[in-house]
Amino acid sequence: MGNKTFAIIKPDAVKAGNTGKIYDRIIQAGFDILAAQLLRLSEEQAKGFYAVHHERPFFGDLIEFMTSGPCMVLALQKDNAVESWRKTIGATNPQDAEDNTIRKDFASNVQENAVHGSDSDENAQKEIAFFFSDSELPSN
Ligand code: IDP
Ligand code: MG
Repeated sequence: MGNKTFAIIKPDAVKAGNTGKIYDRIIQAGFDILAAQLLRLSEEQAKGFYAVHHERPFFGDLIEFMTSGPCMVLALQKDNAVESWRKTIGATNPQDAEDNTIRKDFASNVQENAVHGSDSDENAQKEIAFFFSDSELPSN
């Protein structure tokens, strides 16, 4: 089981001024922030990042949303990081998210759902590498 995961504080949450509150949740949940960057995704980056969803009906809207403003990309570390972060963020649709999860408290709807979390160790590695080079990550 890996100890790293990848997160995004999505454009809706950055725009709403919730970045600091979500950082608090990250720290409270016991994660170390290994790397973080505020950036605006290009259309190409967003399409590449979400390539697995390219045939879904919501893909176009998702790309438009994810490129609509700045977001914060983060590499996080904790034991069992992928599962722990998914639990901290809650279900994709905030209507289904448990109390005290980030999506329950900050998401607007199933698309504008405040945060991203990797769904497997393999994808966590790929997603971290999509945004951060080795020299930008602590070596231990
Ligand atoms: P996840 O972010 O919880 O892993 P995924 O199924 O991987 O959920 O979907 C990726 C992102 O696509 C979601 O976080 C959300 O922003 C968007 N999305 C997922 N399902 C829908 C939908 O049914 N309508 C609109 N947007 C969706
Ligand atoms: Mg996903």
